[in-house]
Amino acid sequence: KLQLHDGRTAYHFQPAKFWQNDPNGPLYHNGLYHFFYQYNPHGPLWDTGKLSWGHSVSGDLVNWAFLGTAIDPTDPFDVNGCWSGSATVLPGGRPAFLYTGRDAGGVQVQNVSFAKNPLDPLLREWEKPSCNPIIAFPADVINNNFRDPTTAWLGRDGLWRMVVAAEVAGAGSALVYRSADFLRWERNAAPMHSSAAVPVLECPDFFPVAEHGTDGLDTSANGGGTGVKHVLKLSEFDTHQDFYMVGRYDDEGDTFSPEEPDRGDNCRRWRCLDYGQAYAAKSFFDARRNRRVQWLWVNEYDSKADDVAKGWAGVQAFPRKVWLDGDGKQLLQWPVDEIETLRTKRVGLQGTEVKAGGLHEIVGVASSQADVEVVFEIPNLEDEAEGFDPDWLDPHKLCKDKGAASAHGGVGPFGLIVMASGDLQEQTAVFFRVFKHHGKYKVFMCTDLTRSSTKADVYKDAYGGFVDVDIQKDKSISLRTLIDHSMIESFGGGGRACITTRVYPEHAATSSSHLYVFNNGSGTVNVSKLEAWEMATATVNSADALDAIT
Ligand code: DQQ
Repeated sequence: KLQLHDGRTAYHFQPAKFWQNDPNGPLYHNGLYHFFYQYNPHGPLWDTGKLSWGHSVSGDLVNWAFLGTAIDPTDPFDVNGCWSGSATVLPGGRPAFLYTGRDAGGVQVQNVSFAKNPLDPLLREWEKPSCNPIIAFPADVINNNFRDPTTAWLGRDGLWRMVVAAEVAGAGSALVYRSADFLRWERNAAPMHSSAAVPVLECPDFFPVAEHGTDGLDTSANGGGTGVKHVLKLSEFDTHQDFYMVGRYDDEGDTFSPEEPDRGDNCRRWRCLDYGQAYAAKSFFDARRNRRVQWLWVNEYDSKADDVAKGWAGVQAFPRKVWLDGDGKQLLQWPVDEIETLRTKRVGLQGTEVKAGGLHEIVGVASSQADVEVVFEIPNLEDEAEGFDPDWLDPHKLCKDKGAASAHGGVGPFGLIVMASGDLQEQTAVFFRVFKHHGKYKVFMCTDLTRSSTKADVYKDAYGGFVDVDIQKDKSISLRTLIDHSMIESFGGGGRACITTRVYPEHAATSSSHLYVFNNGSGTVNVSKLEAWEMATATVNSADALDAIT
């Protein structure tokens, strides 16, 4: 049962067949969670002109039923593809989509679509008013880069706002549009943000966060300037990564003032939402549990031929609760707690020393389908941390050059080895290294895929970033890793750094995978606590799922 031969996941969201990419209009409505996503109903590859919005529903964000497509490329204003967008629940409870259509000439325009019957709990039917497109392609936007409207929010003046990503004079920009009726939209002269060094931005997300506590806020919440900050998240096309900035939003001029102006206007220097292969994040306010929940798409990194053979492509990261850290600058991300309903068999460690060069196998759970939480204590941080070379400031390079195998002394690499074959020929390492820099410590986290598979035509990189924690004070660092066949999703420092990646180990087709704690540093680390749960298989978009979830 636990052998999903072609890398299909057991508890992550994926369609039964065909291609999916960006999360589009997540929403909670009348007791059900709805998830919409870029979906090609004709095959397992991305197809510019054929994209629809796939639609699935769930009672718990874990088990999902597929309801077919919500909108398809059928009208002059979207006949070449229904591209990404968002959902907004209008006052009175009627959900609406704002989305990008590629019109008859392939030009990107913005459209609206309304739920036909808001009382239908399944929201099966969507209608597109004839006034579409609601926003034509602007004269000053270039290269057909004008797309991916956000969830709309209300300003104190009663007008709706949305952000659309656009390339204006070579600068990736977040344009603001306002509307009184959701149908006629007018552009604000000044963009909310513009990254001169970054031409193409996609999938913006803009939402309020509470300054204190972990509760989420409705997208229109503003707080009148107190108790609330805002987050601007942008997906950067070239690096295929999501970056965000916390800041102050003023709905008078629709301006956004970054909390960390020293990071500059180039959004690539903002905080990275996920250092791995996740992209196009989109969040929604979950009124049922008073939290903000975020989805992220994770692409395939095997070959197109493999995807055609499998008949499916694309996985979503497990839905994450997001909230503002006490430092007021970074987000914390954590799998929604409903995931714990899937935990079955549990094994644990407590107070286990892992000496230099140590490799400790965790046995007793089927580790290709697991949830692992571990806390590492570093007894001799001061003595053992190696000096930091400013050349290593590029985390990608640092991760590649100083992968899991290189042990040149110091604190780490230590962490987990997951999806390993019995002979360790195939293995994926998720690990930390700690460096000393001007009397302070830098914690680096990495997922090294370079040995993850012996298969040809698989892209195997190493991904990493810095974890913004005070390790001198804590003397420990936590790691949570969700392992799900081809999906490895890791949360460092309580969700301050996330790395989500795909793996394609060949051994998984014929034998079980192994899980280890390892330490390739020069000193001992202590596993003060480790818990690993085997995970049950969720019902995700299978044929009879609607009965199972309702
Ligand atoms: N994917 C969509 C676009 C978006 C891109 C098309 C991001 O709307 O910009 O499938 O992955």
